[in-house]
Amino acid sequence: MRALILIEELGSLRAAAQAMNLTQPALTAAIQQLEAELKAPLLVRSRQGVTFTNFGQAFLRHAKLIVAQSRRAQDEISQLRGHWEGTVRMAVSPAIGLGLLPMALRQFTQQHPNVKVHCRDGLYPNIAPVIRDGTLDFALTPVHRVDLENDLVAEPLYSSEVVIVSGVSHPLSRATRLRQLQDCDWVLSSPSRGPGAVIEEAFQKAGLNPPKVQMLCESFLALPALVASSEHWMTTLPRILFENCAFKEQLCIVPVEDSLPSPLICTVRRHDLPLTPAALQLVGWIQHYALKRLAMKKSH
Ligand code: TSU
Repeated sequence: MRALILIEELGSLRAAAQAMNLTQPALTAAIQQLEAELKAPLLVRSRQGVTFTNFGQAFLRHAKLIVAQSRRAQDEISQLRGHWEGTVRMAVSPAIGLGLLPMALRQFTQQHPNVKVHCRDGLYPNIAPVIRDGTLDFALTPVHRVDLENDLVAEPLYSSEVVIVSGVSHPLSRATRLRQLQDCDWVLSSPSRGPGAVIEEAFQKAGLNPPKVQMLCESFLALPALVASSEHWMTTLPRILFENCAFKEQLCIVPVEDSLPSPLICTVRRHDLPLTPAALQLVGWIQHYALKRLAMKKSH
């Protein structure tokens, strides 16, 4: 199963055999044995490389979950025995990554220096397949409750504040009403169901025609640079990203008075996969800082 996962990841039998310290004939023999047991071909070999048959793709989905679960089972048992090791894998939204994640990770890594943390960028719904197949323990991302698929659960943390951003020389950089932005060219940071598309919801609520979306830029590193470099583009960013971005001097918040949706950031995981003790502790620290943030906001 690990070999099949590596074949998909690396795109070749040779690379997968190398990664597993096996010879290619040994790996091929193992796959052929599996194909014989399943009575179905899993791979198609051709000069262009190797691809998965429909059977192979179906088997791969199970293999990913089984391998991830067996890793989690090992981690859980050693953690329950008091050996805090293993890996916590998660995806985070930019607002979380710049906000409370550093504080939560500082506490967690002090407490458990031998537990590795694998953190990557990711927003729902794009991140759903790797939560579902067990690759990730959880994701910290905005989710619309109505959008959440049945096999996932979301526990709310806090709402992210969104601002409309343009380059300083955009002719509408001082606009105060959404309807003034009706003809602007928008760069969105996520497809329609994601938080980077809140402007579509805001336009709809304000009774406006859908915004003119000229570009989808799912890189939060490139997005501020793109908007800063143009006199035509507008986008929406979490306020914390605007405040901390390297292009802040060339960008400005468009002071629109209409209210914008505030994406609700949640912990998202598979509902039938319990978190390992280490993942639970990290989620605990994240919730701790989310509550602290809410309390501070209330007191201001
Ligand atoms: S975040 O997911 O809360 O970081 C986020 C991303 C993009 C936008 C708002 C919020 C526009």
